[in-house]
Amino acid sequence: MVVKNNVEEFKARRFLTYAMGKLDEDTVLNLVQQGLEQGVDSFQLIEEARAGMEKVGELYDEGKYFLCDLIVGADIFTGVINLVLKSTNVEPVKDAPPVIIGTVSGDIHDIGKNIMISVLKSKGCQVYDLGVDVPKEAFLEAVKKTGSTVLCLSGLITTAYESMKKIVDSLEKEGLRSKVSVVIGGLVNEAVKNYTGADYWVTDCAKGSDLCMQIIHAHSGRQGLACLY
Ligand code: B12
Repeated sequence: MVVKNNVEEFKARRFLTYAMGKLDEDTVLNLVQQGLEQGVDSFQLIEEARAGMEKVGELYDEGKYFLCDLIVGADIFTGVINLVLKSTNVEPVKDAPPVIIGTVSGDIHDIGKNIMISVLKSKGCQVYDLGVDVPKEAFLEAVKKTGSTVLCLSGLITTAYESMKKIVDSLEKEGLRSKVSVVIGGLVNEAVKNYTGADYWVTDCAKGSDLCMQIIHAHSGRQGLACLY
């Protein structure tokens, strides 16, 4: 557990965010490893690293980082998740339906989607990743096949909104709409949610993964069915 008044530990955690923002892979992974060995809460460590990833995004927007830096950042973040998964020995619950996720048709952005997947896995969720530029038929097929209660749609370009809407409309036509909650993420907002007919919109994988867990629990009516949370 985190000791709130431990000044050294506080500094180390702030340094983790800083190191992530600087894309300093060795330091990030060392700090996470040390934190885990000292019993720091693993989700706190993920949150610190995620805050650093936000900084990477800001620096990109300011023109100080380039595309390759975003990709390096996503790789380092995946390394953080892998360390946490290894140390906490989180195993997916086999009999629970997975969270389905994919970047919708016409869109190939997947850095944020992959981070979302890493965070979901770090919480013990099984994830069914459909990849990028995914046609609506593949989402429908996955919902039917897995019986999943959470459908996550990622989209960062405006044309993705039409694809999201078509997926929700198709769920309705096929009589599946009430069985699955649709969560959209990426470059989305309340207006996009309303246009597409999705249930929720999220622009942050920490909040998004928490939301997915809540939905799974609400659908299952059993605490902890799908995730070790
Ligand atoms: C990297 C990037 C690319 C890379 C993508 C590489 C890859 N493998 O993903 C490349 C170079 C390929 C690319 C291509 C294009 N891009 Co681009 N790209 C970006 C950029 C710079 C960063 C996106 C990113 O990865 N951010 C970092 C991640 C971590 O953030 P994130 O995706 O938002 O994810 C977070 C949350 O949103 C959330 N999340 C994400 N998905 C989901 C899903 C769910 C369910 C949940 C809960 C949460 C969640 O979790 C993440 C972590 O918290 C953005 C600009 C920007 N600032 O966003 C433009 C941007 C998205 N691209 C843009 C454009 C226009 C294009 C192109 C059309 C360019 C072109 N003319 O060819 C093509 C599109 C091709 C296509 N068909 O998709 C525009 C979109 C504008 C618009 N409104 O339509 C943007 C906004 C740039 C701009 N300002 O103009 N792009």
